[in-house]
Amino acid sequence: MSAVRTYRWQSPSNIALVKYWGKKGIQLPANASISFTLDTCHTDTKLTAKLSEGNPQLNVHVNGQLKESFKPKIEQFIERASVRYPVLSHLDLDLETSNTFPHSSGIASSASGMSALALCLCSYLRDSDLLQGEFMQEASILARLGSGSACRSVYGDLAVWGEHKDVVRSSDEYAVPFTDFHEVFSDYRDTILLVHKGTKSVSSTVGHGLLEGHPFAEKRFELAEANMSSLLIALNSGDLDRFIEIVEDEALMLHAMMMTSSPSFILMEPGTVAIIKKIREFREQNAIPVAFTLDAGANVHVLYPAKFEEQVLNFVDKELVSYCEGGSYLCDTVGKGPRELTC
Ligand code: 2P0
Repeated sequence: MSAVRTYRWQSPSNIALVKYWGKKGIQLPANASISFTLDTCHTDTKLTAKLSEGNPQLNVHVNGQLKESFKPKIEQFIERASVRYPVLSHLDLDLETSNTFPHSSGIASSASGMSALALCLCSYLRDSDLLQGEFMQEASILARLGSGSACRSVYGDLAVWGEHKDVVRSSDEYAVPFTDFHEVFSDYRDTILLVHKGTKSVSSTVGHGLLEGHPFAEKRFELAEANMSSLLIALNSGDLDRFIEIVEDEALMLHAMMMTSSPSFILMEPGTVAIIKKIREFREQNAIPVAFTLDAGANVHVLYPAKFEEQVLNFVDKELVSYCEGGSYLCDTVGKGPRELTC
């Protein structure tokens, strides 16, 4: 009988500032991206693994309920990861996972979910003396194979994924922490306005594919490269005006790429646009450095320094909450990254 081992990791979601949109090869990014690692929005995953004595079995429980629908993506992930670590395709795996944010909230759970699973697998590999490199770097490589954006979640604060001339040791295969940032960003706030809670009309994987043959793709990759360079400088110096300009440009460009793909997608809802306009008005009238960014969906992430929390949350409650489904929003902040938990 082979040993049964159990591991448990909590891993956060992240929000991209320069967006990953378009890929090549096996889960390699078309351009470098950078994200804030979140704190409150995270996944808690417990993995029990043992060498299989027959056909490897996979069981997935989400919030205590057996979830057959989650299995194909995890099976594909294990298949990809077993190219690097063949043992992974010979394991019986029992997965119990839960998210702090509602699954149907429209917040992507793939970044936190896949990074939590990758970290559990790395713990198993570490204890089996099979890990081929530094723990977090291997976790980032495996997380990437599950979901591209997940590779950024293994580091706290800010993480860069994708080779970029201005980031030493940056790589397409894994994320690296970006530590050279001004202190204002260490506890930056992200208030997530849930404009539309349902599932998205285009999956991210389909969305990435739409960049192939897209008439503006090359220009987009060029601009992302330049936006990375400019944003790194703004993050370093604490230049909030420049930070806002680049982050909002990236959010709108992401959606512009979707709106001009074939087929095209409009993921913004009327409430998304109304919120964006109100944020810009509020910023001009009050000289408060608040910015918006968007994921591949209708929800709006409101980003601002911690010291303006009270004013911004008052503004959200007074002016923006009416655009949120059921008046819902989540309050998050830049976080310190994943944590291994006792089982
Ligand atoms: C990002 N997004 O940089 C971008 C911005 C959404 C908008 O990465 O196919 O779930 O699993 O690699 O990582 C969402 O795509 O896609 C995403 P896959 P993923 O965060």
